[in-house]
Amino acid sequence: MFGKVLVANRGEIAIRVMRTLEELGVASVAVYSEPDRDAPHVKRADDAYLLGPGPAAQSYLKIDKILEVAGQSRAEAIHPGYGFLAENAAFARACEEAGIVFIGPPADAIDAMGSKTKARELMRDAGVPIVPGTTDPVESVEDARRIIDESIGYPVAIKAAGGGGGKGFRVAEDEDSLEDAFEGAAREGDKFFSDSTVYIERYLPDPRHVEVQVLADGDGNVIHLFERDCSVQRRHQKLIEESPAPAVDPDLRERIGKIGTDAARAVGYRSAGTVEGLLQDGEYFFLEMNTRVQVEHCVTEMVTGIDIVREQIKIAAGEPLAYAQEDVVLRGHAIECRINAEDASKNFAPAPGRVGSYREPAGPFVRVDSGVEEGYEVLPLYDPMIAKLIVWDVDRTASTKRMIRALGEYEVGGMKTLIPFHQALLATEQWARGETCRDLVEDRAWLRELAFPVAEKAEEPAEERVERDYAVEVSGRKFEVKVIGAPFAPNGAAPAGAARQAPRRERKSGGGGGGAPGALISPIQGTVLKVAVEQGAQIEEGALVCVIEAMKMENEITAPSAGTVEELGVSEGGSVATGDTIAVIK
Ligand code: MV4
Repeated sequence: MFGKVLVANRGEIAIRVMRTLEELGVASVAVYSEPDRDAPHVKRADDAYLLGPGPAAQSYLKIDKILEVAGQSRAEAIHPGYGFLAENAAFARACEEAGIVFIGPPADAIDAMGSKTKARELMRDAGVPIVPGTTDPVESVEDARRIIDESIGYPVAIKAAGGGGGKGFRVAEDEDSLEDAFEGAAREGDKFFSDSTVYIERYLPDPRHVEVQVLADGDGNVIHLFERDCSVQRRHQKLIEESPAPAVDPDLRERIGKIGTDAARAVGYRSAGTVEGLLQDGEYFFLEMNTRVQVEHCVTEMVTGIDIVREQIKIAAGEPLAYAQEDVVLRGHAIECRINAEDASKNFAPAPGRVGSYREPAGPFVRVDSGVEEGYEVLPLYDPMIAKLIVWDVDRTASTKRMIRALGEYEVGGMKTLIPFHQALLATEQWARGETCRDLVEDRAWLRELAFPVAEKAEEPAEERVERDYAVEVSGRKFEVKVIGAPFAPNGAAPAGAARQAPRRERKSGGGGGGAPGALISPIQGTVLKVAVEQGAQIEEGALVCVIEAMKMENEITAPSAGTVEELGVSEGGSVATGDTIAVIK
């Protein structure tokens, strides 16, 4: 086993990995960006090193700097978590060249699954069912039209070859919408993955998203840990995940488990991975493989009792799998709710801000994987998912009740999160019947009912302390220093607690108002993909104003109230900063 592992990530997943490292007797090294100096993942690690400024491109994505820190800290391996560098084959190769173990699959497996056309071809050849459609790239709209007429038929899904997780995904209902869909998918593929290649699949009208967790070791042992259902999504972001899948019976479970292990074998997989697929009318089709540990791996841990991250680390250290397929037993039912700093009533608008009072739920079979704590400021710079709540119980009905109970105990003061959304959704008939809930997640009127009370005031933790912890950086390496004594109060001005919480940034989030009357303020920084209104237009409350792309996510900004667009501060293709006025609506 390794002596020390660097965790090249932040937030809840970095902490999740460090917990298992500690249990394995392995020291952990955190890395952090400047605004993450005091982040919980930094405090959780045995050692911490600064990477650079806030933007991920200058910190969490900086391969050279991360490898330099790995060398400096004498880490033998790097765990990439999910996102950032987790599915970057060049990073996996760079680790190998630097003599550091990448805790993940071989770079070739990342490459093979990274190209969705290549993956489809490999899967088809391995006898894995894929969604009917093309495996070769489709060069032009004319080619697309011909191929669809000859073999696929409408409706079709046009997808970017470099894509995944719904990025660069468009639907063409008929020939008239084909050109728009084709060009949209190609443009998005080019923008996000520098690859405008697209392929075509038959569009399945109402599938379920069902994925299989696999584990593969270096000795050729490949097992699956059953399936997860992640059908409750919004704009391709998963919101709720569960295991087992409500629409899967034991026969189908065995079939899709085998599809998962066949897929992993076909690319020489090693490590933990997930085979994603679509389930419709009892038919299962391979969609893509995620070559990393996923956000929702926890529900599988709850129903199998297997620590997936522990297995992943052991495999990377060269140990064989501790489980044979027969050893893996599915027991009970687990649900995970993603706790995002988002306002569902405003169509899931980002809602960054400072966490006031913070209390996590507890009790039997309740698990919280969180990346935040009281006083922590959720920055618009990173993923809005601040925590995950996972529960287990004997069956889906009991598990749902337990989740609603735990959500009720969860207190995140001064912030807007998805907690009320989850409480409302899990109480619906649709959820109880095991439906995909697509109608609800897209129902603006239903979402608006989840509005947060208005005069909500951020609570401040205001504890007096005379014992103070400081972090100092010596040549970029972080040390913790405890200073015990009188509070530092220059000119008798600042009380003890204030310095710790300051500087309290002015709340500029669109959620809490702010700015001139009627001003719609941008809660995030990003690129304006689309402007849906014109100056002078009369718009309804909740109407789409613009779409801002940030952190590879498209965020719909909607009108907080009905009125006339008196000013418009954004244009398509332009950029906006947090706090900028998008529009003035009176
Ligand atoms: C599809 C599809 C229908 N037909 N592909 C791809 C990424 C993932 N986030 C959802 N994806 C879909 N791919 C074809 N050929 C429908 C979806 C889809 C979906 C699937 C299951 C459950 C919820 C979904 C929500 C949006 C899109």
